[in-house]
Amino acid sequence: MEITINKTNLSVIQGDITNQTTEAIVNAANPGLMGGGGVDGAIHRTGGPAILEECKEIIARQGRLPTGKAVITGGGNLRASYVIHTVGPVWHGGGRDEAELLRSAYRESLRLASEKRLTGISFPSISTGAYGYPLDEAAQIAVGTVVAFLKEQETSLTDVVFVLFDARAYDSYRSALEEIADGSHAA
Ligand code: AR6
Repeated sequence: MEITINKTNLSVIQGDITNQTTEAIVNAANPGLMGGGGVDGAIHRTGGPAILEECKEIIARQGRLPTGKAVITGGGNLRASYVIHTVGPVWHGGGRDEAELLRSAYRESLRLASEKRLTGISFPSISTGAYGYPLDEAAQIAVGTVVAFLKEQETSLTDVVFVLFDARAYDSYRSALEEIADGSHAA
């Protein structure tokens, strides 16, 4: 499923984000930036130690990465040239600003990609694994935030891709994109 907003193609696919060829891929990291399980583990495994070295330098320079913020490193052995590391919220039931923090994780990643004049970015489903965010709600926030960002500003991005690991997540993001496409001028 794909729509176009301004000059950017926005698509939803099922796959492994470590295989993506967009200029950047996004990592659903934690504030320590030292790797972990899920997509974070997969990115560091495939990307090799260069990514962790850069993460260590970032932590030494600026301390732990707050939830909702993003930083960028090289892509090591990945096909992508860059990894944008962001921290989504841990789900606590919805009363701890989780929705706004999740929006911020997507916005800050896009802002960084745009600042660096990158051509493409792939997102995983941030916060819906170990961090427990309900999938359908997260999908609506993810797709809604990206669509709003691309409508609001001119960017260097020609491609934004949501890469969902399993069929359930894929269906959820595809439905969210379809809902938004129905209500907009998207092609
Ligand atoms: N490609 C795309 N998506 C993937 C991949 C992959 N290779 N592997 C897993 N996913 P999670 P979170 C999906 O837990 O909830 C880590 O330990 C997965 O199916 O990776 O933000 C970090 O270090 C799920 O839909 O991220 C943090 O401590 C989605 O990625 C914590 O987990 C996100 O699941 C972050 O938790």
